[in-house]
Amino acid sequence: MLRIISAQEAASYINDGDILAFSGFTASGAPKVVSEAIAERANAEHEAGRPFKTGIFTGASTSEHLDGVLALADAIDFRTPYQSTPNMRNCINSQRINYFDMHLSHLAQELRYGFYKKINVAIIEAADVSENGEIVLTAGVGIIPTAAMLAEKIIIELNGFTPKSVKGLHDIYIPLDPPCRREIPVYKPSDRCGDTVLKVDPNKIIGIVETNLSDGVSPFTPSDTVTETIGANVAEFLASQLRENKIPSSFLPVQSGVGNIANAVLGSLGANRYIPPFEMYTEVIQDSVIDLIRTGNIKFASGCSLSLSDDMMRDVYSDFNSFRDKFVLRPQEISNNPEIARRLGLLTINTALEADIFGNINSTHVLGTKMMNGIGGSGDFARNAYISIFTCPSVAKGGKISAIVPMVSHLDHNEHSVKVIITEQGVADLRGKSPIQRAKTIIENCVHPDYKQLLWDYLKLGGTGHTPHTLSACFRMHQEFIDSGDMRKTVWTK
Ligand code: 0RQ
Repeated sequence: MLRIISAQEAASYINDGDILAFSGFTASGAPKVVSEAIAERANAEHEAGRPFKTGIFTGASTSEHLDGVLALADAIDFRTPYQSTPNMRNCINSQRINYFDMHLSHLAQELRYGFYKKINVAIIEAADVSENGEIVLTAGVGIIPTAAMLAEKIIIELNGFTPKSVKGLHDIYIPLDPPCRREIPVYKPSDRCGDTVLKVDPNKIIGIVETNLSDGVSPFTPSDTVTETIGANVAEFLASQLRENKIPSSFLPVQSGVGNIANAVLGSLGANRYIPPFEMYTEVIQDSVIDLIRTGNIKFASGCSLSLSDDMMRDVYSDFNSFRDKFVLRPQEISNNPEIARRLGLLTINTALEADIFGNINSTHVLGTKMMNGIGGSGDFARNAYISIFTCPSVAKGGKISAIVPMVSHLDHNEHSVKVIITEQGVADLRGKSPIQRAKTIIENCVHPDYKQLLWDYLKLGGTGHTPHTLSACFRMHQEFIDSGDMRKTVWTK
């Protein structure tokens, strides 16, 4: 008989040095009260002079209920694969947390391969659970099918916010591992290949903690002119590819990152009269996808989480039957799977922090040193896309930073995976171009007017070779920002 326990009792089973795995992907489907109780336990242990730190595996970022409180309580030694809360970011950048930034599709299989420490406890948010260990997950899947299989013990957070009627939303599938792996049988975004429930060994379940809490995802801030122009540029570029028969007339499935730019891009795709109704094969299904499902612009969305603002989530849950055949949630090793991305021919749209004139992308490190969030799923998709697009505003910090620099200060996506760069200034199509041709295209089309001459002048410094860098000057713009706070003051000297 499964036992109802308090969050505090659940936390009492967690010990210093334990490795924990949490369900969910973004704030969606991530546990909320057991993690807070673990943070309280960490504080109490620290006050008593005892050590208490854990290693933490999740699907992606979580929320203040998890990463936020655990980082504040100094309860984390090791963290992977992605994060985005300010407390966690500060701890990572002050080297108090060892953070391993990795491609999201890799984590579950690498846990099964035995590359990392053994998971002691998996903590799973559920909409429903049966005595025989069948779990209906909530709004995010992440790595939990694999983590639940590998963990010694399981704690369930049964969240009444998610109706039990979501059963059928999920498609839980774990591929065989090499040398036995076969093709993953997903040939179109709506194909299902697994189970609607997660099956775990009921003997591993320590207890069930009852809650009733939303994921707390905030609605997007309204888009500004810059994000709207980026969105329109992406939509117009894809429409031009359709006209030139470089994309099949039925269009191809779209992957889009998260955030305001992604939101604006989707809005523009929906509004573009040349782009037919399309499908998504992506990781995060956000509010704009629901809007476009309602208008008929999106026919189907496959993802790893429903990362919807609370009001939108309530709407979707209260009318779930009309959405039942419109989306599916999968483990991240399937939602982000390179084999499937290549097979389906995804049009991928992700955001860069900075790009360089030769087409390399930094998505993670501010000024090459400070971690922002992580590579997330962007690499899973970009490397295997039909066309991989990276977007960003051409400048940051009120114009004091150019997002386009001579050489990226950290490399996440290299020139071989980046096909198109789009800013509010325009579109640089890099396909088939040599490094110097790419540089000219990027400077001409994507760079902010304040920085165009500066970057043309960089190319005149006398760099030679296939990729004509001047190594003594390639980070001068970054150094100028560190020294004076404004990249526009850069003066080139060799
Ligand atoms: O900082 O808020 O302090 O002003 O970086 O920039 O423009 O608000 O962009 O929120 O869309 O995030 C790449 C981080 C963009 C995100 C990144 C400063 C800027 C601001 C944020 P402030 P914006 P966004 C799906 C796919 C990697 C993972 C990924 C990301 C802050 O999209 O994490 O793609 N991507 N996942 O001022 C210094 C520059 C800067 C800069 C911007 N060049 N130098 N600072 N900023 N450009 C998601 C998942 O995987 C789950």
